[in-house]
Parts: sequence; structure tokens; C-alpha cells
Amino acid sequence: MNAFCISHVKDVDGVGAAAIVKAATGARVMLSDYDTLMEDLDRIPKETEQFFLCDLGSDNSNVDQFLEKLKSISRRAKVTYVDHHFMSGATKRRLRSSGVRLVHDVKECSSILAYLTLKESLPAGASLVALYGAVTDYADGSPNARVLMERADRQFVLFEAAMLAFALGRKGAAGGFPELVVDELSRMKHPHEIEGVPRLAVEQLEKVRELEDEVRSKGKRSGKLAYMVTGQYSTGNVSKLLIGAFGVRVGVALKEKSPGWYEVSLRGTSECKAHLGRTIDRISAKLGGNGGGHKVAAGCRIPVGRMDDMLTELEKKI
Ligand SMILES: [Mn+2]
Repeated sequence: MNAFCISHVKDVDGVGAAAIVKAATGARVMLSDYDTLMEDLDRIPKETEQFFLCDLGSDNSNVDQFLEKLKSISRRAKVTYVDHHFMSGATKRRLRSSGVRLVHDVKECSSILAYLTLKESLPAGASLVALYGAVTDYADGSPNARVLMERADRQFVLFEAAMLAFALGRKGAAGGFPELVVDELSRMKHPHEIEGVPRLAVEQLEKVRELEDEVRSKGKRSGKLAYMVTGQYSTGNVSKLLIGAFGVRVGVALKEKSPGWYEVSLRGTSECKAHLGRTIDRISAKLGGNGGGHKVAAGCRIPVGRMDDMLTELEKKI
């Protein structure tokens, strides 16, 4: 069957889910991100019979458009949507009534969900790929990931997953590197066996160490949160470093990815009182942007001029 997959370019979970789909179905893979997903959904080849969407989705600002697109794809192809980001009951119902096979669980990461869905068609070793996604998405304590982890060498999984995350963070989306990683993982290569991964990971370790100093000097504290405007690809790293450097509940890293727009990564600690994903979804929609995510890890896009408003609103909720 002619399969096609769109998955999240930004992290190990998205890349891992894509590799699992590719290993099981031979799918062609297109990696995308929240700000490009709507256009990429229009670029699915006509001959596609089976379509997988992983680790990406919509938020309040574009949910109708998103559902309409999936509905129209499901008229010509079998659509499987694998995700773990918060989704309202209404959206789930609308997806299912459009004929979409929805694999959704906020407790598991996308790689684990893809693995469980396609297990019968996967080679031995695919559970490791699923675990890399779980570890780096902070979802390895989930019911399914925990069982898989008990059958693996934990240190091995942690080391491989971290190496891959750092290599992806170093290289960014440039030069087709994430796509190369998908190919290699789908052939059940371990991250340390993939050309360039160990070297890039060590370079990124050094970068992150330097970044720690930069965050300390350029980051700003505002009550219970700290924020910083950065040029780093891995804005999630910056958010975490902000939490550590300023001893706050929430770190907010902002990057002007396209002119006039900040791409924002938010990370929280267990002290944070709000569900960051749902909170930032509401706040960013009010400010003309969009966003979403998990309880302690989320992201959004806002107009550059609304940064102060966003920080003020967010500070009140956490
Ligand atoms: Mn994920």
C-alpha cells in the first residue's frame, strides 16, 4: 500500500514516530512543524492510500481548518492520526466521525503510540525507537513505556536517546538531517551508529554548557517566570536552563523564527499551578497567535509586539 507520513521535525518523539511508521509501512516521510502543518497537509501525494499524521496537530485557532483537511484526505486515503497533545472531546468525535482512525493518549508519547499501533508489522528493535521518544518527551513513566523499558537496558536507552536529542538540537532542521535520522532509525540503526550523531551530540553538549552562561546573563526574571529572546534552534533547552538559572516555576524562550513572530517554548516545574499547554493555547489565541502542548512543556506563536502581554497573562496563571 502506498503510504505517506507527516510527523513532527522538532524532536526525537516526532522523528521516532516517523521512523516507526516508515519501518512498518515503507511510508514516504515529510517532517513538518506546527507553523507549516496546514500547508503541508495540502502536499500529500495523490496516489497515497494510507496516511499517517504523528505528533502534530491543531489548536483553537485553526481546528476547523485542520479537521476539514483531514476529512478531505480521509475521502481518498485511510487516515491514522497518532498524537498525545491535549485534544477536546469534541475534536476527537469530529475526527472519528470523519473516518479518521485516532490513536490518542495524553499519557503516552507519539513514538510509543505508533509502535503499539503497528507492532505486528515491526522488526525486533523497534521498541527501542519508541523508548527514545518516550524518554525525551518525559513520558517513560507511562503505562506502556514502563513495560517496554523493563525489557530493555535502561542506561543504553537513556544514553542513545539523549545522544540523538542533542544531535538533532545541534543540527536543527538544516540539510535534511532529521530526514536522514528517520531513514536510519527505520532501518533499526542505533543513534550512535548514525553518521555524525555522536560528534554532533558532543558539540551540542558544549553549546548547552555555553548557553547556560548566556541564559544567566541575558535572561530576565519576571515574578515566578524567567524569559529570554534567543536564536537557538532548541528553544526547549533554553527554557529549561532559565528555570535552573533563576529558580523559577516557568521558563519562556522566544525566538523570532519568521519576521514579526515569536516562536515560544515554555517549560515548567511541578510547582507550576497551571496546565501550560491549555493556558498558553488560550493566552496566545487572545493575542492573535496560537499554541498548545502538555502540562509542563508547551509552545506557541505570537506577534513580536505582544510579548509583554503574554508574559503578564502567563505570570498570573502559574
Ligand atoms: Mn511528542
